[in-house]
Amino acid sequence: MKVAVVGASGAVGQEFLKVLAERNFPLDELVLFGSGRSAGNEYEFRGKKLVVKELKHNDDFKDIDIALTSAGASISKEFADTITKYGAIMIDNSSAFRYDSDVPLVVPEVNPEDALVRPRNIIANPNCSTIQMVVALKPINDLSKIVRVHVATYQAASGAGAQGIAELETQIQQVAKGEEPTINKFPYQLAMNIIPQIDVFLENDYTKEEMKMNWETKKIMHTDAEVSATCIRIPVARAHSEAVWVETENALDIEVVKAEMEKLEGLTVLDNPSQKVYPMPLFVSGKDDVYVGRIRKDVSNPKSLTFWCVGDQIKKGAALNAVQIAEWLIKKGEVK
Ligand code: 11C
Repeated sequence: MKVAVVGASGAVGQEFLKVLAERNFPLDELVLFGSGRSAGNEYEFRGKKLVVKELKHNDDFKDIDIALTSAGASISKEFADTITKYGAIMIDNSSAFRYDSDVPLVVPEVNPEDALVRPRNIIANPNCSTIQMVVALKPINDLSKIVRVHVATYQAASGAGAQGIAELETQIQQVAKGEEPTINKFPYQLAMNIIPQIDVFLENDYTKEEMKMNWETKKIMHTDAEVSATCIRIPVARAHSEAVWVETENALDIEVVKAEMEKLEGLTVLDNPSQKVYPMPLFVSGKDDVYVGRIRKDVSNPKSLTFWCVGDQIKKGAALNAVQIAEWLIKKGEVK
């Protein structure tokens, strides 16, 4: 089994290496690709030094079985044919193909079977904020069809990549010293602030990040339920949090919902208000699961419930989800 990581020097690329090692992924050879700028960078994997190759339109992907790509949408679009030409399955972390009808959009806990139908041999990895929400919504939708979802997100700096985390750290130090903070990746200072804008504004006055949560939830969950999101950037390093309100066709018993959530592998219920037990980004950073707590009836609507969920943005929100898709394909015999 030969696996490629494209965008190896980025935050998600580096996480691919960690996740593949942690999970003892059954690969014989790992090949790293990157831009001209990162070509030549060296990283260790399973005790061996690997050198990043420059991504080019050549035959480098001839023997690759699975390519995990995270180099941005324009690179994914430009190189998809080169990557898949000889049969490699491209699991793409960018937004390049998510809404194409011939590209499945997959979260293994929710719709793994969709990965089996991939006419272009491309599988799209959803946006991080969508991934963690749909994992938590799955057991609810299994109990009673979800009619609509409202969500407010509290998203970490890591969503803007390694440079986003670095900018937040620098700003925290600058603010502490009374210096003017440097602003590059975010529209405003993030340290000591929150920013109610992630990505660009669209014609309906939602941001693209907010509409991704709507479009992607429908595709992954095969539902027509509308999702209305407000996405906020907060000064946290790498785990996204979300407050979610869910209206279902039938009123649900909260204890039954909790029990169903506990059964889903990949979802951990941390919910004991009297003991101040609930998930927080500080403790979920670096963890695999999506964590859920504050599960309760919505006092404004008998057919609605509300909860809080937290997930590591770089892990389950990106690298881990893609690796889990690859593992599922191997389990199903889709990769020779
Ligand atoms: C953020 N969710 O937190 C974004 C990052 O479509 O994969 C991931 C963007 C994407 O800024």
